[in-house]
Formats: sequence, C-alpha cells, structure tokens
Amino acid sequence: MLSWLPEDVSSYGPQIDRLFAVIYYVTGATFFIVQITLLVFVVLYRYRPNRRATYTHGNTALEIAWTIAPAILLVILAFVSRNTWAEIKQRIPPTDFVVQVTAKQFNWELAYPGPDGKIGTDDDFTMDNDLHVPVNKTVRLILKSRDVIHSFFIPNLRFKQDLVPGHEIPAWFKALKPGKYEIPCAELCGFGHSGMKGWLFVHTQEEYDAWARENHASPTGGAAAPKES
Ligand SMILES: [Cu+2]
Repeated sequence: MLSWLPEDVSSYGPQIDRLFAVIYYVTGATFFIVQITLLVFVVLYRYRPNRRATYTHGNTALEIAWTIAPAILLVILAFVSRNTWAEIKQRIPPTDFVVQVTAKQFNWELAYPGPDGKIGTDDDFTMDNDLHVPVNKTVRLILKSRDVIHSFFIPNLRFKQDLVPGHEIPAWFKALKPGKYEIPCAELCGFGHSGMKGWLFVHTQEEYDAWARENHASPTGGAAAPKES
C-alpha cells in the first residue's frame, strides 16, 4: 500500500501514513467519480442536429445533497486526524535534546547548545545544513527564520513545518533508524530555493557522542534544554 512513499523512520510515521492513505483514497475516488461523470455528460449531452437546449433552474435537492455529502466527509476526516494532530503538533514529549534551526536564504543553520547547555550563548556550536542526532531519541527543534518563510521538510520522518520570520516554532521528532536523510526546503523562498537542502544524520548513541565530543556540541549526547521563558 502506497509503497512509493519514502521509507518511514519516524516514531509517528505510521499514524501519518495511515491518514495519508485514507485521504489519498477518498480524494482519489472522488477524482475518478467526478471525471467519469464529466465524460459521460460530455457524450450524453453533446450537440445533435434537431435537439434543442433545455433551460433549467437546477435541482435544489441534488444541490443540497452534493454540498452536504462532501461537508460531512471533510468533518469526518477532521475528526479522524484530530488525535494525530494533537499528539504531533500540540504535545512535545519531554526531552533534554534541543537543536535550533534557523532558516535563511538559502541554508539551514543548526545551533547546538555548547557545554553550558543553553542555546543563544557564545559557546553554541553552529553549522550549516547538517543535522546530527542520535537514534531513538526525542529531538526538540526550535524553528526560526531570518528572512522569508521556509519549510523544514524531512520526508523520511514525515516531518514538515513552516519557519516564519518573527516566530519561534517548537517541534519534535524521534528517528528510529540510523542513516542519512534529505532535508529539502518545501516552501518557495527565492532564486536559490531549489538548491536549499540539508542532511539529517541519524547516528547510534556512541557515534553521536563521538561526533558531539569532536564538535563541542553537547557533552553527553543529550543537550540540556534551553531556559524556558
Ligand atoms: Cu527555503
């Protein structure tokens, strides 16, 4: 089922994929029903000599039906997706691992807390485009933008979130499989947009610790959370 999707390595990926499948099949079926009806009508009511066009005011019952049916369908989809939305977008599981992502034309700037465990201080470790995290660890992101709206998209994690200038948007993910995954920008943000991408490196804990030690990013593999304001 939907085997063309990128490999899912996210803790909440299966929920997203299930919703995606439901919406995909519902809208796909609707598409075919509408297009087939259109074709049938085109043939059925095509021009024929000696046939006069009829003038109609429409059919009230039919119009009410095709307004209410899709409305009910959309409300059902909204309820079906409610829990997933709350779990992924509204509740951030507790974690001591925080990375700040600042988008700018045309790079992702990643900031890790330094030895003091806080982001926004002089000892932060920053780098462009490469995001390193340990596997099976809840990673909290602080998403910011320096110029225009960008969208931080990690298809393998089923993660996508806009970064809006003037806002700090919290988000999270947990990667379940070590590997290297693409982070494209998914919001047209200027001339360099198509080249704007980074890479997510999901390491084993030991690998991550070694990387962090080398880069003074965070001593334990888990950086302390920045102070809540
Ligand atoms: Cu961008």
